Amino acid sequence: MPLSLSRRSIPIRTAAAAALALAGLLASAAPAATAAPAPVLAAPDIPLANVKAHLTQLQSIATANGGNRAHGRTGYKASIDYVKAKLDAAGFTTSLQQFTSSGATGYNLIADWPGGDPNQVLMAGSHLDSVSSGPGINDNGSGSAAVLETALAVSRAQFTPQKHLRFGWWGAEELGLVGSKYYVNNLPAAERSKISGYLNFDMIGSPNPGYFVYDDDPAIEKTFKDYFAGLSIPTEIETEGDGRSDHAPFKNAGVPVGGLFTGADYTKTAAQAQKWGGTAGQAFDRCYHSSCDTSSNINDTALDRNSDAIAHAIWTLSAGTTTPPGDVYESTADVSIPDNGAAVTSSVTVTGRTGNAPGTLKVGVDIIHTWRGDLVVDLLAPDGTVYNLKPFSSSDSADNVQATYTVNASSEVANGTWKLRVQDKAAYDTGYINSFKLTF
Ligand code: DTR
Ligand code: CA
Ligand code: ZN
Ligand code: ZN
Repeated sequence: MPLSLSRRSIPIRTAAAAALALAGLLASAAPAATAAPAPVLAAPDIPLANVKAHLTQLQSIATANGGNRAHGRTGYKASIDYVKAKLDAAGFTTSLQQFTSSGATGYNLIADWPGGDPNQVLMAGSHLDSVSSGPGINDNGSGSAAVLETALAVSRAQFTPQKHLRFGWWGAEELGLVGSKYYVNNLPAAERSKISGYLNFDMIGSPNPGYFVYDDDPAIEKTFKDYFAGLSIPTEIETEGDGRSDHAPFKNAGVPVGGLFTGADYTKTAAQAQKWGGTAGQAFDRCYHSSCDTSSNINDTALDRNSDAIAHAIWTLSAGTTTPPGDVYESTADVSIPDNGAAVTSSVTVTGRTGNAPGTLKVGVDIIHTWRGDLVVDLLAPDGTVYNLKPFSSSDSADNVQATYTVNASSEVANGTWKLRVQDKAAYDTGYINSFKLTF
């Protein structure tokens, strides 16, 4: 990731500050190495406005088609056509899968993002149909729009994850998971076994929201729970969802599943209102399966948070591995770092590996240097891509940079010469690179 340090004129330290630094050095024991926060590349923010714009379109479609987007009705096919057009324009390989239910033709929309390991497929999906009594904006325009916008974010980023990404919009869920069952049942077993996980999003913008995480595959569950924990948002396990949405056919076929849910016709308790806000004693979605499930039946905060959580899960869970962990490449050559001068590098050459580097490339850094805040430390991939490991800090007076960073290098070819680049950007303190290590 290119680093552009905004160069403020960094004042030569005053004598008082130097004395303070010296006092600090004398007072402190040799500082223990404290790893800087790992700079794992994060998923992009999913713009709420974009998700809401899809919901506005789905509302318009329902309004123009008898007030709903139900299976077998014109509003459903119009919804499918809207989503497919967006994905085609964004470079996805799309396909419509037809089936018949209750005497009417139904459609699943499948969208593959070109690239990635075809033997490791990460899927995300949501049902696009509504009930016949209303436009189904929360149930399930919310999930459909969020998954669509995440797919479009993949395209905008030209994301190239280790795994192959596939997205699905299911028909006739409201008739009994008909579309997703049809998809899973018609997928050859060999193809089914390549799906490393299926993420389901059905009602993720409820007006009186709860934050529920499916309690199915532990790794998927942890990915979502850690995400919300990072935002200090408490979550609960979604227990009554088993069999209640489109993850069920995947789970029954042995595919690891997970997902998010903000609640339907169940009532929010006082304890839940205490932790999430909203109204106790009221349903999470009072318009569940009703004509009032319109564009106004959405909690924007919940929709935004869950949309971002979906992107986080896609970016995180699609970073597979190409090579058994533990392959280490190290340089222990000492490289002197000129005080307030030009950058220097330490290099390792990687050969004999297949494919790209992992999404969790470990970068071991050992730099002996007083006042480490002077230093900017970067990892340079073989093609020159820059991943900043440690920025300049005028206040970090501790010594030495001895840490292991985790970098999502899944878009980088593994083989080639990788460099640790270090530059001292302030006067007075000096040091050297002691060692540089990559662990795949
Ligand atoms: N079956 C969904 C709504 C629903 C009810 N409980 C859960 C639990 C987890 C996901 C979804 C749901 C529908 O009406 O579309
Ligand atoms: Ca967002
Ligand atoms: Zn429903
Ligand atoms: Zn639903």
